[in-house]
Parts: sequence; structure tokens; C-alpha cells
Amino acid sequence: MTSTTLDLSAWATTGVLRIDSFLSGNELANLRRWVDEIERHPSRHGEMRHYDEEAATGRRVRCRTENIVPYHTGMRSLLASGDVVDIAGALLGERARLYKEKINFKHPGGAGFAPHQDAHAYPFVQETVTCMIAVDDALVANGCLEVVEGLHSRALPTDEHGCIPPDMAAMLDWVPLPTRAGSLLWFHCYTPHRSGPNSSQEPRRAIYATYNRASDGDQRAAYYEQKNRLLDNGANEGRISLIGHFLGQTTPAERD
Ligand SMILES: O=C(O)CCC(=O)C(=O)O
Repeated sequence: MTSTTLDLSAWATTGVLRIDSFLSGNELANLRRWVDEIERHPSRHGEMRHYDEEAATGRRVRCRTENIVPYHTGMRSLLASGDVVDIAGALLGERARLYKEKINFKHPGGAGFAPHQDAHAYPFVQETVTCMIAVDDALVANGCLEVVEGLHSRALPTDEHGCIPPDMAAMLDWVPLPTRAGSLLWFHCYTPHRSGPNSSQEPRRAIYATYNRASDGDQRAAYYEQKNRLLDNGANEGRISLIGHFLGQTTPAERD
């Protein structure tokens, strides 16, 4: 994959770009093994961090794991070097740096996300692009991403949760973007997006890797330091992000 084969004009117009069948069958099988390893990885304070939710099935399940690349070689090579970083650079218009990475597991009965723009949750940087790597098929029934195309040039107003106010969100033209396992879905930090719950019997796992412009520096450590501090100070009980977009009932994940 080279930047010349990317549809940069569609990206500029819509703020989203899907790249189908990016991973081979073998690469996808490896990725699924890594995601299983990461879901079980011990969580120590200040290191890889897990978040759990009480799913609609009544089960307590993992909803998110973040700060992964320092602790997993395979994920480090996929997300912090090579084609994915190069594509991020082409979309940003300059060299890209990995800002943050996470896996959203969305197990059966797992909750969705309220309409939001990521930029409000991402301090220290001016502009980011995010690559969603579908680990499982992401479909309407299991809560694929839905976006508003062409509204990615500015910040929209926010409500008390840092999300798009519901009356404004109701006026927008939401498009579901089903994405097959092994495909990529890129979106800009101002692209409005949301997702529904997983009403299927299988997990809908997705990796999200976010990149900033190299000219904004390496902000990964500063981001996780600030996020951990704000989420651990008691004022943000139940949050998995610096904004309150997650619609699930979180339960504290065990940490060593
Ligand atoms: O995984 C999803 O369904 C949506 C995730 C999302 O919007 C986020 O983590 O900001």
C-alpha cells in the first residue's frame, strides 16, 4: 500500500476512508491471537490498562484495553511502524506519530458510544487521524461505526459529557459503515461518529490507533499520564475516556 493508491480526494471530502482486505488471512489470524493475549494480559498501575463493563447479558466483560504497544511486540510492529503509520502520514500531510492505541471489545451485549468528535478527548495535539482495524466483521447488528461524512473541518458544540448535544446529533445525517474483518476504516478527529450496542452472540472487536502530526511531537506518554491521573482522581468515576461517550455500565477492572 502506498500513498499514491489512497483516495486522498475522497478522504478530503468525507473525512473517512475505508481500505478493504488490508490484512491477509494469516495476518488476521495472528491479530486475533494477539487480541486474545492482550485481553488476558495483567494490568499493572501505569501500564496496559483494562476497562470492564456489565453487559446487557448480565456478564461482566472487558470493554476496552489501552496503552498496548510497550507491552506487545506484534502490536508495536503493526501500529508504530510500516504501512499503517505511512498511511496516517499521507492523510495528515506530514510524518505521523502514534498518539494512542486501544482495543474496543464490544462483547455480546456490550454498549455503544454516543455521538462525538474525538478531538475533544485528545489534548496536546492539533490534529489526529484514527485507524480502526476490524478484528471481527463490524456490522449494524453488532455495533459498527456510524459517521457523518463531510463534517470534519471544525469542532462542533459539546454537551456536559463532551459529546455532540443530542438535539444537534438528531439533525445530522448518520451513515453506518460496516467493515469486514481485516479491513481498515480511517477517520479524522473532527469526523462525528457513534455506534450502537452489540446485539449479536459474538464479540465485535476493533483496534483503534490514533496518529498525530510529527510536528506536534511525541505526546503518547503525556497523554496516558494525564488520562490516568484524571480518570483516577475520583471525579470521572465510570469513564473510559476523557469524554463521557461510552454508554455502558462500567465496573472497575482488577489491577495488580
Ligand atoms: O468501538 C466503537 O463502537 C466506537 C468507538 C469510539 O467511538 C471511541 O472509542 O471513541
